[in-house]
Amino acid sequence: MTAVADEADLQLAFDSTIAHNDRIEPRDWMPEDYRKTLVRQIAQHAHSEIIGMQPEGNWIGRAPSLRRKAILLAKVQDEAGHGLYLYSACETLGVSREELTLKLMSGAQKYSSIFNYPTLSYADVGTIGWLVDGAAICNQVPLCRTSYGPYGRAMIRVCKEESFHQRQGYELLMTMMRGTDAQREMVQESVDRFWWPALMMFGPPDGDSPNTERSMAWGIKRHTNDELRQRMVDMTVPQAEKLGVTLPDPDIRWNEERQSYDFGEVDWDEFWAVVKGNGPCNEQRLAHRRKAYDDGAWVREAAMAYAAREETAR
Ligand code: BYC
Repeated sequence: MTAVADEADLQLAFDSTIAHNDRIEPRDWMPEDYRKTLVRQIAQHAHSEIIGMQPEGNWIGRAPSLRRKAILLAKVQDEAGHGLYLYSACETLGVSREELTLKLMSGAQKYSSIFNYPTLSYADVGTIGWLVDGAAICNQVPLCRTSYGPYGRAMIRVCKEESFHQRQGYELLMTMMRGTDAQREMVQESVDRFWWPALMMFGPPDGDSPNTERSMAWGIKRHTNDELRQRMVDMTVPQAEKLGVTLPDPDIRWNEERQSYDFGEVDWDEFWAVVKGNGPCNEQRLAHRRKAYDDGAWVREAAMAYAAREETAR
């Protein structure tokens, strides 16, 4: 009887915190489904950052100049850092990084669909910065106000770094657009490949998004998938015009009434195929991650042995 009453009080306190837009902190009581939803989303986000190092990492050894190489190295290292902040935020919910890593490698947890596409030219480094980090910013700036404290605080730093990533991508593409015809063609070809997958990053349309309603009621998500996708289109169309590239969608046009751009239909069959593991690079990405994990076993063993020795020396 008392336990039930206590639980009801705790639920009321939780609901009140959410209603006041205050933060839930790790030691606060929270409904089990809230905790599970956060673990799912934050883990998927962390895995995306770690797997997201691969497509760009592919070009570090072939960067066209020392300056471009230094920028790309810094960006890929930032992504490792984002993964670590996010795994740490997830650990405050009672799961270990090891557990999450094993779930990524077994396919039990997802990572963003976008990283299952290949990077075929150096222009892709610019396009990923412009469109993929651009989409990440649209999605993640509102997450700075998410209801779970450690996630929101991690997002503040991540977003600052994502802004730099987006600008370096845009600047790289702008430089190529001022170059030769061949360079301009490389940029256009790259944008043609990445535009639609970048729009898929926001997730399925609201009507097919089983998690949005509850995640919004809990203040985990602040906007729906379609709202953020629209924001991305509205932000990007003028940038594409300045850059001089054509977005591969004949249906893009300004809608005076909505004060927004209309755009065409995403190929949702392709999205679900990629999410289910059948994208062009799914197998390659996971195989690479598993190999890195195995190759790093000695580092983990040495760190554990060192920690144990320090403990006994105390
Ligand atoms: N890819 O009910 P929904 C980065 C899944 S990192 C794969 O709408 P939710 C960057 C979804 O998980 C980018 N799966 O879900 C890094 C769910 O399946 P489960 C990562 C997707 O969670 C390096 C099902 O579809 N950003 O930017 O309410 C270099 C139904 O979806 C995807 C984040 O993770 C997808 N695109 O909304 C450069 C941001 N979309 O889990 C850049 C944080 C959906 O029920 N995450 N699914 O089996 C979010 O904001 C939300 O989780 C999402 C999805 C908007 C992605």
